[in-house]
Amino acid sequence: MTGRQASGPRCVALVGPYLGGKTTLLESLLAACGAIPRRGSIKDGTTVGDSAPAARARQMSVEMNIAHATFMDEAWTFVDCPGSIEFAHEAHAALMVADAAVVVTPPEAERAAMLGPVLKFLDDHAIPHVLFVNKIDVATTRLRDLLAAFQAVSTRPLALRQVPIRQGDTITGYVDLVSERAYRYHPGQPSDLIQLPADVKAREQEARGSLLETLADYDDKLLEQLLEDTAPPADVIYADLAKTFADDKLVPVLIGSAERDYGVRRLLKFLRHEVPSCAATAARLGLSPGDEPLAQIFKTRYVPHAGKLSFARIWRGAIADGATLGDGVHHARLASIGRPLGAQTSKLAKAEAGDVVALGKLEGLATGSWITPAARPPAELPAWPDAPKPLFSLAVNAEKRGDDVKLSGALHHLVEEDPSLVVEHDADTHELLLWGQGEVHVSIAADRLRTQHHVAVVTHPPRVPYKETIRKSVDQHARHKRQSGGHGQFADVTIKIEPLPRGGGFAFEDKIVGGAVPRNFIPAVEEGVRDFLKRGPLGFPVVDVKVTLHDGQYHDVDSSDMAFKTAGALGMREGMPKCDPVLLEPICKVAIDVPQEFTSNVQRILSSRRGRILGFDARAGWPGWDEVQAYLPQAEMHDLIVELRSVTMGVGGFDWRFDHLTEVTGKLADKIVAAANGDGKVPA
Ligand SMILES: Nc1nc2c(ncn2[C@@H]2O[C@H](COP(=O)(O)OP(=O)(O)O)[C@@H](O)[C@H]2O)c(=O)[nH]1
Ligand SMILES: [Mg+2]
Repeated sequence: MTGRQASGPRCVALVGPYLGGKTTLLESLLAACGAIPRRGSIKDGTTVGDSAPAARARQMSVEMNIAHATFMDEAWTFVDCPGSIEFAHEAHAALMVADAAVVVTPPEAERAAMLGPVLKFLDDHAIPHVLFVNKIDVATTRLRDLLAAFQAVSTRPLALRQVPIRQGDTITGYVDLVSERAYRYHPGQPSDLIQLPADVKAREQEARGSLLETLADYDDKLLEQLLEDTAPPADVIYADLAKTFADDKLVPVLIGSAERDYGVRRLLKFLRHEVPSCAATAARLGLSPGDEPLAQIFKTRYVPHAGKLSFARIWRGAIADGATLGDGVHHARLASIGRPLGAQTSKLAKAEAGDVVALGKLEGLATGSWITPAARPPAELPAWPDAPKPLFSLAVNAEKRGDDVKLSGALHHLVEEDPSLVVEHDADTHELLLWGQGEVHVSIAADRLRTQHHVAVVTHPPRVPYKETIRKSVDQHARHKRQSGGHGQFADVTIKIEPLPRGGGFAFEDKIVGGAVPRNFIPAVEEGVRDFLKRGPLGFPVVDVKVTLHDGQYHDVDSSDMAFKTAGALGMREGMPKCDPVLLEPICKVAIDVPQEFTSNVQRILSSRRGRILGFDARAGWPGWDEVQAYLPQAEMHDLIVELRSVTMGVGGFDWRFDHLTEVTGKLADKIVAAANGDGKVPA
């Protein structure tokens, strides 16, 4: 290609479903660039990416892997993102600072749905992306059928840029549809140029024709040339391809095998020619041009020795080691600049526009912050994506009581490193809950508490905040009287206990006339009643009850706040069991989102979990997806996401909120009450 200017450092994120081969592709890209002497493997645990113990143990990316490389004298940062939807927030963070993305997919039409969520994010943010159909060495589905399946989950048209050359069932090379050159693959080595095989020619022509036709939708002049049957010049085609890619109008499709280094140099050359510069991306984000330094933190990590590292993209200007950087609120002096290659970093004296670097010890500055040496960042900067609503939780306890402070510090770091984790003190159950996107996500976070922060913790499923109420009224008299040595205790009350409508909470009314209970003792009666309500006859907090104090007696010497408080509680203890107590369970309103093909599975899951389906609709903004609304008992929600993911290829999700309490009776209620009281017996 002619007239191309060398670009500054660019950044590309590798995204796509779990097991598509992203981490393997990173390894292959780094080897092709000479950033590593030889490639490692996932199985042997020797890749640049996934060096964390949790990732090695599971052979699965649980965090982004960031690596610098140089290809044909140009600087690149590749960010390999975890593919599991449970880590989607991490992938989104990388995409927010990338000039383009490579969507790595396995060659399986039946798993195309797994691409939906990431393609949606890319299109919503107009991030240029190329589809890399990986594992072409073991592909069994025809490329044409693959493309149709992938097209069904992409809102942008796909544009095939290569056709495979086959020998029998095996793909042995490809023809590039623009240059019309044919290449033969060699495992672990660059491909070599070969004569275009005669039997591929017809298919190549057809595929090239449809590529040009697609391009002509965006270039009238090209359309004219095609209609007049004049061959369009290669530079026009390249320019159109680069433009439609950069504008997220077309999604180019390349093929290859990360494991065997097939098509990886072709991918690098594609990136070299078509990925927009950092300045172009900054313009896409709405940043004004200039030299005023501006960077953005997209990942925070705590590492042994170095402490806090903030991974940042430099959008404008240059930042030197030792500079003071801030977000307008917090400021910190930069302790180091490092160029990342997986877990390693090499020291730099300064970083320039386009670079992705690890900034040392930026205390107080969080992921998503715009940072600058100026007093404050410019106004009107694009917003960072919100963390997704948490879907799964475990209750966490320090094994040793003395570790509580250490645990809360460690949790604080965890959330800083991964803002899609949430720590909550449950006001009802008094448990410390660690929330995340799924079982793997939360379990890995709990493992980190043990391995990285050295806090021994135990985890268990969270308790359901059951409540209880009553169904009948009673008038209860209670007298507290004690004579012990000098001064006795005396208080006498009559209270009416009655149910309130659902959601009524608690009400206390004072209907004392004629000073039967002196004014100053009445709050003590209420206090005694409230104390009792913390644990009703079934063993749960009591709600939706009204207590009216309407009569009583007192003694000039022996009555006291303490005595009236005790009498209030006593009245409740004796009266409540007569009021037909009943268990209440929390019901949530859920909206479950899945590709349409899985909607019937969702209905099945909901009915097996005592859910009540309210209806379903097409999911707004998600072509091909449904949203099923239902009421679901909170007790059935703990592992809902686990089952939902298992029947939706991992892509299903839901939104939820507490909606109301409802009565539970019969065997189920007996079981819950017995379990909560630990003795297998319903308390009297
Ligand atoms: N046959 C074949 N296997 C591959 C290829 N790329 C990756 N794999 C294997 O697929 C598995 C998942 O790869 P990985 O890179 O961890 O996928 P990721 O989850 O997308 O990062 C590993 O066992 C790889 O060795 C490929 O091109 N061909
Ligand atoms: Mg991976």
